[in-house]
Amino acid sequence: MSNLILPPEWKISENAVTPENTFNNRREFLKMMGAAGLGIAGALYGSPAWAGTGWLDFKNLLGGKTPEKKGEYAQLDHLKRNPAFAGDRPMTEEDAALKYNNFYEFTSEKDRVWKRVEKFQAKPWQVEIGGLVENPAVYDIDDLVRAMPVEERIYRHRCVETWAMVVPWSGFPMKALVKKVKPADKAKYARFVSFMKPEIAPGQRDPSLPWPYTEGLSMEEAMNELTFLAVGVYGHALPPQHGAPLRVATPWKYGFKSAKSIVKIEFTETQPATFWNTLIPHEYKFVSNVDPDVPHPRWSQKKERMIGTGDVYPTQKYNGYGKWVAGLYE
Ligand SMILES: Nc1nc2c(c(=O)[nH]1)N[C@H]1C(S)=C(S)[C@@H](COP(=O)(O)O)O[C@H]1N2
Ligand SMILES: [Mo]
Repeated sequence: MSNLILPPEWKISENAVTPENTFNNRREFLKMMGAAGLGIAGALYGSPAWAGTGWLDFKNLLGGKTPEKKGEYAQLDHLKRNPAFAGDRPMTEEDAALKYNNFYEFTSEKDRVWKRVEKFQAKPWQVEIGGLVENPAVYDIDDLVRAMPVEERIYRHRCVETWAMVVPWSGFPMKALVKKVKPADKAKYARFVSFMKPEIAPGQRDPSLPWPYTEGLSMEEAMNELTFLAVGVYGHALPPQHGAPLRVATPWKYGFKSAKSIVKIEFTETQPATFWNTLIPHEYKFVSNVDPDVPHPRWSQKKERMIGTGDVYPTQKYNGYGKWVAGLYE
């Protein structure tokens, strides 16, 4: 950790840091954590100090080779950048964003996800839209993209673990899709379901986790201008590690709310169960808006660190997107 200057709160002793091999060592870990009541999810969602280890590795990777797959993704032509969403911070380098991911289906090691997604196929891909809607449909991803107003938006992204990035997503506002499928009046929530393929996603072979990954939003949140369904990043189609071929981007919420590699969007009357909320409800709430004044039970949320550069910024309420969303919560 010598060449990286860590703020004091990140200088947590090695003993306090969740060992990186817990994923393979779950039984041991459970025994260890039993008394603390953190369980498996406590291991999966490491502390910021643990994430910090990944940053260090990551810095080394930055000087290294780009992933072989880079450049093989379809370029998105005629992409218009929406000037209302400029990111307001230096953009994260593409390599940094590509090589530091949360995608527990593949591994809990953030700097290795990009190497573990080899067998993932984003094509062919269908997305089912169902539940309480007038026009349920199964879309081929290409047809869906063609039917939607695709544009580019630079969004900040804030993980609950305190790392952050600024990336140019390409996609469409979720409300454009919602209008097409016409939810019934009694639909109050949207539920997102990620892919399920244990053959290629080793994390899913752990039966103690509530696979597939699911997330949810209230209908008002789903219809908000900011709620974006991304199909691309940095001007090309999404690579697997970012949630190809379709993922959610809700930049005022912690990153775990943005489900990746979605196969289904379902409209429901009652609040849907979600992956992290099911695992540790007192740490990962359904709403989970970014808020520096509400600490995570195991760490402060006052600051965040950009992947790639390591720059530290104070965390803003709603991740700085209050102009669009504060009204939802008054
Ligand atoms: N299916 C699925 N979606 C997921 C996750 C996951 O593990 N599985 N991790 C979430 C978390 S915690 C974050 S911070 C973001 C990370 O997105 P990125 O890797 O593209 O930066 O994806 C979210 N969506
Ligand atoms: Mo996250």
